[in-house]
Amino acid sequence: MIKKFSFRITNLSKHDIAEHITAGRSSAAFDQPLRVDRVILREIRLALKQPFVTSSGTVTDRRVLLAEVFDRDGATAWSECVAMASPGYMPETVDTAWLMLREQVMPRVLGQEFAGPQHVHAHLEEGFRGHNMAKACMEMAAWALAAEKGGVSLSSVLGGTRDRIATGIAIGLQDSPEALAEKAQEAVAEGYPRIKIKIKPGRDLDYIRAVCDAVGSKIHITVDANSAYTLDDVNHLMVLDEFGLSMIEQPLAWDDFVRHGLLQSKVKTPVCLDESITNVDRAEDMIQLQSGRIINLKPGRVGGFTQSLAIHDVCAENNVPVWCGGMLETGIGRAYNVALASLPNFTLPGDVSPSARYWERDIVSPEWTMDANGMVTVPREIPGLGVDIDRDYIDSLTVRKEEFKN
Ligand code: OSB
Ligand code: MG
Repeated sequence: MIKKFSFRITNLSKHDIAEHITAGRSSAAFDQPLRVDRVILREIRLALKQPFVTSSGTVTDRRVLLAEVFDRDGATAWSECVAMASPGYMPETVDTAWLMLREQVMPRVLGQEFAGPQHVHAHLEEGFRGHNMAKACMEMAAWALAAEKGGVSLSSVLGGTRDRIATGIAIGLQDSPEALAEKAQEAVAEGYPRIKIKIKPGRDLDYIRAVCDAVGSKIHITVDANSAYTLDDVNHLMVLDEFGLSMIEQPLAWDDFVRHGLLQSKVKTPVCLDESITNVDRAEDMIQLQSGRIINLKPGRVGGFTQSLAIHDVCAENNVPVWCGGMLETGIGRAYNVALASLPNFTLPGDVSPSARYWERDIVSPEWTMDANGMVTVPREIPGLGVDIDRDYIDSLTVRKEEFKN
């Protein structure tokens, strides 16, 4: 017999989302008219202090796509596309995002009047599937423009309430449990309240145990598999319960829900979905199918802030905590993440580490820092992103540039 559906699905279509997020939220941005007349795209290369290794690949030099966006009224905003050089995490890359920005996003946005930034998302969805990171680059810039034009911070236009947010550190795969434990000890000494370690088959139990033995009593520990396991590994993953981890992030396939649900029914450790959550309907899928209990919310992965706010709200209604993920952003992308993480349901530390964790020198000033307790200050009193952009330094790092005009 077929079991009757008992799912509670609100079926938020893409056109309802602007309405959904504006109801019950007040923001100076919602009636800030926008019209983008000019955009400059650039690619810069920025060397990471240390290579970042995950089950889906290694990043040494971060290729970063930046956009400088000009409103007709004179306001400007910088934004960052979070796509990486290769499609190991999500299908988009720096090059596909550049192509989609040029061929699809620019023609839809340049010269177009928007009554507020919450309308950009639906407009970009018209006849244009996927490519969330390319879309988010422009959609998030629209929110920053609205903040600039309104003379308020990005945090306040999004409805942020926190003056400070907690940050964790994401530590890449290491060559030995001892090397990993040493990195974990350094992180605790620096003040991080949470450590996330990357895992994959063959680099899990001994590595997690080493970190728990070294710092487990002092700090929350989480693991991120970036889809390195399959359901064949259920018995193995059940062993992880003994470590009392705060969560296991994206253990199974990048677009999966049903198998994660089966896994979650077997393990006590909360499953956190990252890659699988590409919009608010997928967040509802996770909740209804019980595929996980926590969401790593990255605005770039879900097409920008309109979807992020909808996901934030749906999760809050369902008592699902969210936290802000990271994509090895520069200080520009980080400004967007810090603003988002200041919303009320971001109740767990995010991957929003300070600039010095990643770069010898960031492209913003002041650089992002944290205090001795791992707290990052949200620049709530400064209009726009809250940091200055170091244009000369960006010029010296630029390897590709293209201008688009209405
Ligand atoms: O899975 O969360 C992830 C970086 C790039 C792509 C995917 C992920 C990550 C991280 C890094 O874990 C987090 C950070 O930016 O500090
Ligand atoms: Mg992840």
